[in-house]
Amino acid sequence: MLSKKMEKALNEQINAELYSSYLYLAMSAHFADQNLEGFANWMRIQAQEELAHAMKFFDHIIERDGQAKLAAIKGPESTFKAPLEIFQAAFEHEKYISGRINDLVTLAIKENDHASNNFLQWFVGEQVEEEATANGIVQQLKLIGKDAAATFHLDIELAKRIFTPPV
Ligand code: OFO
Repeated sequence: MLSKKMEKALNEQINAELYSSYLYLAMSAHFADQNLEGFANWMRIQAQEELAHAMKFFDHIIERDGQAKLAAIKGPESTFKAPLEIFQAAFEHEKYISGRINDLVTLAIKENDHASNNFLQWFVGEQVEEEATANGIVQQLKLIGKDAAATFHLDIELAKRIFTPPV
């Protein structure tokens, strides 16, 4: 059984994950509009991953006899700049999400909720990967600078990303 505090915080995280999905989908739409299909694909897959993260929280709440409550999702930013700025924004967003996950772990410990703490550890590991991946692309884009051929090459690389549902 979840405490009311834990249930509320987990429900807020469903919303944060759905917002992440919305944000990356908006970034995908921007890249598609710029004819950067590989970048668009990468962001689209990222949006799918975020939706899967939201569902993990949804399922955990229900499994623990809590009530999953869905709130309005804030509209994502829709004015985007160059790929470097966009991936920097994605990296910053992931750091923010990592902070939220850390706060949830702290709350689970305070509430003596070992099951939620155990559940959240998957996200602790996932956030290390999320930050590293976004930052990796930021670093590549910094090296590329304004080199159109190198940008095109990275676009081809990012087109290869496929969705693997999290376990
Ligand atoms: Fe759900 O990890 Fe990104 O935001």
